[in-house]
Amino acid sequence: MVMNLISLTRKLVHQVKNSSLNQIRFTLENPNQMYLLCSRSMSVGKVNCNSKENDLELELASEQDNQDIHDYEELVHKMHLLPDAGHQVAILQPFVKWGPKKNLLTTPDLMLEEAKALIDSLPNWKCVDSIKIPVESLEKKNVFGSGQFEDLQKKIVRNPNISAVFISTNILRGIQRKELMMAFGVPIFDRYSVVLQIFKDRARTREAKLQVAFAEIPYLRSCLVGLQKGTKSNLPVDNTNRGSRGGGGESVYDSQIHLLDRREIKIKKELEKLSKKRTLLKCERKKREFPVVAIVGYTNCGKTTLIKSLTGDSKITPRDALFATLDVTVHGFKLPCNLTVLLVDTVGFISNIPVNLIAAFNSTLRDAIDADVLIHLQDVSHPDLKNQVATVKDTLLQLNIDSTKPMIQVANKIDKMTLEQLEDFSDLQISAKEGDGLEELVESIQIKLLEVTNRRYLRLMVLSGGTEYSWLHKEATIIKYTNTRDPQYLALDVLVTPSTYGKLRSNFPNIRVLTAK
Ligand SMILES: Nc1nc2c(ncn2[C@@H]2O[C@H](COP(=O)(O)OP(=O)(O)OP(=O)(O)O)[C@@H](O)[C@H]2O)c(=O)[nH]1
Ligand SMILES: [Mg+2]
Repeated sequence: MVMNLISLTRKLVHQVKNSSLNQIRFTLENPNQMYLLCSRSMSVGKVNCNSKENDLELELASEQDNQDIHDYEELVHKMHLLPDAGHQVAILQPFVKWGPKKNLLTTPDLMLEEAKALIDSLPNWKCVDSIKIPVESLEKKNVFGSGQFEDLQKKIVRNPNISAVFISTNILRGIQRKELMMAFGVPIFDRYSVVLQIFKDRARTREAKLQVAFAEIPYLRSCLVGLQKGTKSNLPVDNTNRGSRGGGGESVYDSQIHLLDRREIKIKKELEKLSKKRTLLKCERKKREFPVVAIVGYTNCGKTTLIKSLTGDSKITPRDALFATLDVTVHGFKLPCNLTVLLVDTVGFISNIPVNLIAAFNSTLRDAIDADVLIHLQDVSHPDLKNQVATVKDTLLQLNIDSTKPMIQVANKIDKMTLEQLEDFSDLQISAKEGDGLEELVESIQIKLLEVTNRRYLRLMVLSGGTEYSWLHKEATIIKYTNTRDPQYLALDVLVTPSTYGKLRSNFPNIRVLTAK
């Protein structure tokens, strides 16, 4: 079967390559075959499928696209100044000493610790020095006060082991980046660009990769513009006409900006296509009325571990790393009442990065936004808990998630806490890793879901093997069967959605209802 698919894929690709078109549509009979075919042919071309029409669309990139992809990769590498051997990073952790911009929920030490964890998350990157620096605001042209700045400059320039500086702040303005880069003589990263590198490293699916690229383009554009305003020879922007590809005297800077514009349009189109496919799948899911529970929370709080513990899926592999999960994934799970729900694992949130980087995962996060119930999972053993909880609430708000959406607050990692420490938490307490408290959590999910989806509980008397029996089997969630005194009849405990209840009443007006809630 697999071999057949591989040879079929090769044949299709060959056909496309040898045609003058760069796009061909095929109709396949078996949708499963189509999906397998898709995953196997990703490397040779772009394959889209329309699950409704069983259409397969195979598209090879045009020469212009291929050239753009190549130039874009080169530009990204140049802009981020990423050596293959990684970076030896000096972390500068600014913190506002006082005033309204001071973050009262965290401490400079905790901020620095997270900055180090971010750097450690990148393969081949390591922290070689770290300094906390009190500042009045983060708005200055070179971020720091003048005395501080000179000291830092000496320290960094004199240390040959430092190959990059990470200013652990939200996002630097182009002009700040330029100033710091020229003073320190090494590439400068902010939280946005570091998290972007982590996302690029972690993205596995085509959609995640496209979403990261889409978030990267405005960032690259602002860096190019910032660097353009005062270019020096060691910076990656060249304003001459040498090597210009655009023709007609277009400067390298202009052609780089045009390249970004073209990539942005292309990626946006591809994302829109994928988003349409996702909507189709969602409609299918809605039709079957599977309720959805999404788990959200700060990165590394244990979301994936919880899904693994609930579903027992051995293929899920949680990792002790920031942003281990980048692709929103969906997992089926049966509640004690036999109702199948879909559990959605989501990308973790983090403080102090522009929310648009998380929002880049908008179409995938939609699954979470549209969920019937949200679980806000919290690592209560983490010293920065308050800041993490506030960040998650703020991020949900910025992602326009309806504040009235039913949400269950869950305290995780209680195995790392003493009983006295746990007295402060009134929420549901669990250890996703050890399995403590999971029964209570499942119970709460069930109660909440039945409530928000307006499902009704019914006890019905039906003829064993009769038409009502088979109909209910297909349309309702059967909780249990009980034998009755009459061996021909069964008592069925079922859950029905409001629409199924309506159909039941009209299809079987004489059905015996023993209990209805
Ligand atoms: N001790 C303890 N460790 C846990 C618990 N739950 C998760 N962990 C650990 O925490 C780390 C992160 O777990 P994940 O499940 O990957 O966390 P996540 O929220 O999915 O992280 P991201 O996908 O990066 O946002 C892993 O090392 C887990 O083993 C728990 O209840 N107790
Ligand atoms: Mg995860």
